[in-house]
Amino acid sequence: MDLFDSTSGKNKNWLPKEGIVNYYGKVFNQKESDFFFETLLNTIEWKNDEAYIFGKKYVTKRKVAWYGDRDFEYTYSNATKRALPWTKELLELKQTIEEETKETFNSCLLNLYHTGEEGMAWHSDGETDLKKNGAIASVSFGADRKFAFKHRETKEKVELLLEHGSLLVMAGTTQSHWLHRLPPTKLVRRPRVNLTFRTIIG
Ligand SMILES: [Mn+2]
Repeated sequence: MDLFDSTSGKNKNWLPKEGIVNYYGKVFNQKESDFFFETLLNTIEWKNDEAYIFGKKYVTKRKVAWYGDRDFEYTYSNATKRALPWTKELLELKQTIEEETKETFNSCLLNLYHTGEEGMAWHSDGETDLKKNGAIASVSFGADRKFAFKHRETKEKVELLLEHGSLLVMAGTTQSHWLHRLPPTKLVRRPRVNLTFRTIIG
């Protein structure tokens, strides 16, 4: 394989325009992936997410947690969260992902989807506290799940499968032009843990 082939591997851009999405595939082997999956399930301070939509409080089945270099405040869906200090495993993961992507990150939002019936609706990660056009690195452990992008204007769709131990990077103007979602499915019964490493300005 050509190491600089831009039509396959991690150099391939999955978006046809106005953004960059690179899928690195499995960057952790089976044993490492199983270890991180189990350890994250057991050591992360998982909490049900809360959102306020038109003043009404919603509590999600999905669980979330937020970690960072310091106690950043982070606001989305009209709820403010404060980052917890990195755990040993999160720091290890952050270092590996920084080496793989040649990027740096100062925070991580984690999501726990207990079954395939839990997902995430169309949205973008364009919160104002995020570095503009900063790379977002998404690491997956547990059940393989489909992930989809939709162009805001043309509605073009791109779908890919996020595997156990894999890395996906969204960069450039992706968040301005594309929405993404984790479609719910009855076909998946096992949990998935997702980590998104980001750069917060604050
Ligand atoms: Mn997102």
